[in-house]
Amino acid sequence: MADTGPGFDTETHAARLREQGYTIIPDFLSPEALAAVRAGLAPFLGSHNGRNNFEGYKTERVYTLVARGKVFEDIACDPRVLALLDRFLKPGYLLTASQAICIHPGETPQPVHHDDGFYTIPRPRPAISLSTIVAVDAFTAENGGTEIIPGSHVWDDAQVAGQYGGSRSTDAAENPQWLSQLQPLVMPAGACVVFLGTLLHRGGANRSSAPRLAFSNQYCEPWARTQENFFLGIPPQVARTLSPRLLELLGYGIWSPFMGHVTASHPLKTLEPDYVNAVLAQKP
Ligand SMILES: O=C(O)CCC(=O)C(=O)O
Repeated sequence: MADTGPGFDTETHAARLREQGYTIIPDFLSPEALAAVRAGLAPFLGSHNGRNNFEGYKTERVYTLVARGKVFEDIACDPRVLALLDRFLKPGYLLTASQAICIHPGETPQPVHHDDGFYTIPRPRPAISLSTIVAVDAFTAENGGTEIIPGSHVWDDAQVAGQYGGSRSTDAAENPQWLSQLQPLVMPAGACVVFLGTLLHRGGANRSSAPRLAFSNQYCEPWARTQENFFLGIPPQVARTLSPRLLELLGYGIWSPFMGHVTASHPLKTLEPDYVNAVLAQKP
């Protein structure tokens, strides 16, 4: 079992997740880790914006974050997060998304959504994914801090359809009755919110004069398709340098009895120095 360190009560956090759909780890990043995250993100920011209302026209996203530096590798395998995932997902769960999200001043609120909405299995149901969002800048009610609807993780499809206007469209009209239930997460830099993939939430509007930087790692059941295709996104020469635990999270493992095999071999074999692709090797 992962060592979650002193002062972290996994059961209390798990109970909050079950009851309200989310929990906050206030001291998630040390000041040193926070500084390393800032330094690691700096080269990628200041160059682009989102392509639609969901990504955010005044929001910068840095995808495949997990492969962009040691600090991000370590955070994706944080023992406290893994201890919580162990209680909600099956062994062999996967990293499904890993991205930084910088919401710039003037950004409008994101459409309300839930992160496992990709999986079209009727609600209410257990979450198929869990998300983490780490505040790199302190979250406030004005600067685009994540807004959530506590308890919405147990809503059924009809309640969620009321929220979306019955559509997954990123520009769907939203139900004012539900919008009034949104609560901003106010939390210090370095804090992490962990929430179930069924919880309704959104990135808030940034009405302040400074950007709001955060990053999000999300994890899904081992049988679910991941949002990011990390096999193609992370080149083999980078994958070879990653820890065995992280490789497992990235899909370099088998969901028993044989989901994830590579031409009948274990996917880790593809990272061996002398690996030759079987299709090429066996070409007549
Ligand atoms: O940036 C945030 O606070 C939330 C972003 C989010 O929910 C998403 O992009 O799916």
